[in-house]
Amino acid sequence: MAMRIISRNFINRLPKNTQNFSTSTKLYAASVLNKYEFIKAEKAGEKQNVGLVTLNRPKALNALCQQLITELNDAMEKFDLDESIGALVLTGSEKAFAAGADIKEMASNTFAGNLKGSFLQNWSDISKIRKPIIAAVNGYALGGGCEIAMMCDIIYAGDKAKFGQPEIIIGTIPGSGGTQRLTKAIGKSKAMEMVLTGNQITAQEAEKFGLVSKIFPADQLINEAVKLGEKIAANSQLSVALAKEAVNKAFELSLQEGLNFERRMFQATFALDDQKEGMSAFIEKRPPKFKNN
Ligand code: DAK
Repeated sequence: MAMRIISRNFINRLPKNTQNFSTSTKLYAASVLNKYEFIKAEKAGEKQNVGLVTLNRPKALNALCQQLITELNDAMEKFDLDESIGALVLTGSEKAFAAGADIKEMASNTFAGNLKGSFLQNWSDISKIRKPIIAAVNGYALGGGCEIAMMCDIIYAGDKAKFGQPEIIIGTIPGSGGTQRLTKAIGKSKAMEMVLTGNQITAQEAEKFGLVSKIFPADQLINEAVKLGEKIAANSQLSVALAKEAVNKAFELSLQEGLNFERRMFQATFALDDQKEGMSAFIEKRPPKFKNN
């Protein structure tokens, strides 16, 4: 298992008999025991094939402190490696998905300290998860909260959700995709307005602008996101991972390079048992039984 930054607090919450273990062993032990302080991780859906991660730091409106990010990455990576899981849902509370990076934690940082790289270095790890992630956003998704939602693959929003990049109001600028992913999602003029003023947009505006794919009443949001996760999880995990990778290439490559990549991935699916099963099932008029091979 790769070594990751892990806070002393996180380690201290492990049972006494694990205190002498190495950091990576402790992280593994913590994740197995699900001893998270600022998130909850559980399996959801009828077949328990959706990984549901809930940000759970209510006193600070889910402000994303370093420990929360470390826990979040750990839970997401664990679900990514769990073969019983076909999709992930990331959510927060009804008041806040996340109100951004923890301003109190970073207020006294220095440029040199940031440059040395220890600060927020593992923020974008969530964008490396291979399984599809649905962000279920209720309440505030601000600053880093909006950026984390945009690192997910699909955003569903509760009807009272608010999205914003308010960093300009506190004398800084977005640092984890707010000037890039947001601009690609909603276009230059709207992104510029949000980033330069700190103005928030409503769920309804976010849907109209293409940031969000669907809106639901707040109390139905998680259920709907899990249902979507279940629908995705019914497909071959391998085809789903290739499809996610191919869509994401649209943001990185020229059209011709993207089309070439897509064609190669399409051709590669014919090496999978799941492609044979999917097409046989269609011809035999029965539902497919994918084995993720
Ligand atoms: N950080 C720390 N604490 C926060 C917080 C935050 N972002 N947001 C809220 N809280 C805390 C409040 O301080 C308050 O705590 P107490 O005073 O009770 O101890 C509690 O949560 C409740 O907040 P309010 O009393 O303010 O609640 P309201 O309902 O009145 O207002 C609000 C809700 C969300 C409008 C307001 O709390 C607010 O404006 N929050 C700050 C939003 C914000 O500016 N977010 C952007 C932060 S900067 C990077 C990666 C990421 C980032 C940068 C770099 N790299 C990888 C390099 C990200 C940067 C950011 O996100």
